[in-house]
Amino acid sequence: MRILRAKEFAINREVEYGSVEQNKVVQNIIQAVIREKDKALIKYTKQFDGVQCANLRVSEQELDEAYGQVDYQFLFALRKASENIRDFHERQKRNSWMDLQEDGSLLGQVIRPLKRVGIYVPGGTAAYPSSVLMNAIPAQVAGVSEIVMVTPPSTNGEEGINPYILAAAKELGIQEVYRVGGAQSIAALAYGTETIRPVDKICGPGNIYVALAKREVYGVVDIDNIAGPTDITILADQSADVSYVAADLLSQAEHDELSTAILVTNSSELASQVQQEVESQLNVLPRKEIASKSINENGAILIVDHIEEGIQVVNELAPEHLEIMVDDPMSILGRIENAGAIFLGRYSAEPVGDYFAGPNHILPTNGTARFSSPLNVDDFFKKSSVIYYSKDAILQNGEYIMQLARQEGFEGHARSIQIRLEKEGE
Ligand code: HSO
Ligand code: ZN
Repeated sequence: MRILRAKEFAINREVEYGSVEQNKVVQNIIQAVIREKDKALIKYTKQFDGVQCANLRVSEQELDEAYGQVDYQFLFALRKASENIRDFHERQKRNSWMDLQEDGSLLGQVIRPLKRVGIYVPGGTAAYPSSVLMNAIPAQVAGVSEIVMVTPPSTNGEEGINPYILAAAKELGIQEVYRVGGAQSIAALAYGTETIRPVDKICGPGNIYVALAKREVYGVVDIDNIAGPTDITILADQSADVSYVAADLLSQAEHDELSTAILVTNSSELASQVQQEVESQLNVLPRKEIASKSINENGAILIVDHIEEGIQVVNELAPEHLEIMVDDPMSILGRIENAGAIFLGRYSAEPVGDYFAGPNHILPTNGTARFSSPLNVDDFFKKSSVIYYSKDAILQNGEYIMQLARQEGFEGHARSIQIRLEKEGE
């Protein structure tokens, strides 16, 4: 892991927009699903997953069997995590409101849940039961009544799906699950097929084809943020525990070769200790190959003159996950402007947030914490504005409205007001 001065570090924000080729492939798949519906889903599942699907829909029996198949310690932990995630997201709920004005008018906002939401769960090694919880629970808390899950069948030629994913779905009461993945599943959720009814919003991470398909159908349906590779920044001073810092950097580096793990510190002693410790922990990490690629190619230890400069660097990085391991972490919190999730102090290891504490682990990546937020209950609400104007209000303000309308050349707008002023003003 390289050590350099923060000033010498260039932030890399290359977003994956996919190649022209990949975009073409995705557009063709979407068009085929619009035309041929289920037939296209079955064709692509055979082509990409090597599975001849008899039933796109996962049966209730399969869900039950998966639940019975996974160990009870896992289910117990999953349930504990679900409770924490639900409690946290309950705090985010908002109520509709209506304000009475002095002239007797009422202005307000009606907040309603989306009706039907689709969650994409990747297949293979990127299938995380924890992400099923993080996507579905905020939707449930918002009151979304229909939650649908799509996930590709396993690639061994069988129809089966990772039982841990199905168990997580079952635990949350999700009954509508389809064994279809890739761009074709996104098209199905957006446009509908004979088997899959269209949804209002599609959430969840996937590979580049899934990401491009989500971009492509945005507007027909809503989508969540497009997730890039995960990243972590740790701001630490001499008081930090070297082995904790190294372990936490590696915890995100092991996700993906493209993950970024950065330590920002004012202590060159800590810097070289962490550099060594990362090497020795890497040697005994099962996902050593992925983690060492990530750590050595994207990771860095950045030296700053003082913690103030460190805070500035953190704000520029706008990390997805920020750990603060300095003497008094609370004193810094107020100056952090850009970060998806902030972990304070020596006990708040990043995986506490990935799995368990309650806040969402679907966070803004690739510096997008500058302008966006963790997945939250608001993402599953829509709002309608409510206007109830009183007679007094229209009489008092009608002139202003007509003024604005006529300036825009809209005489029809002006007359819809005028007709009232004439009738009511008598
Ligand atoms: N760190 C990932 C979430 C995750 N980690 C899922 C393990 N499983 C992005 O926040
Ligand atoms: Zn993680």
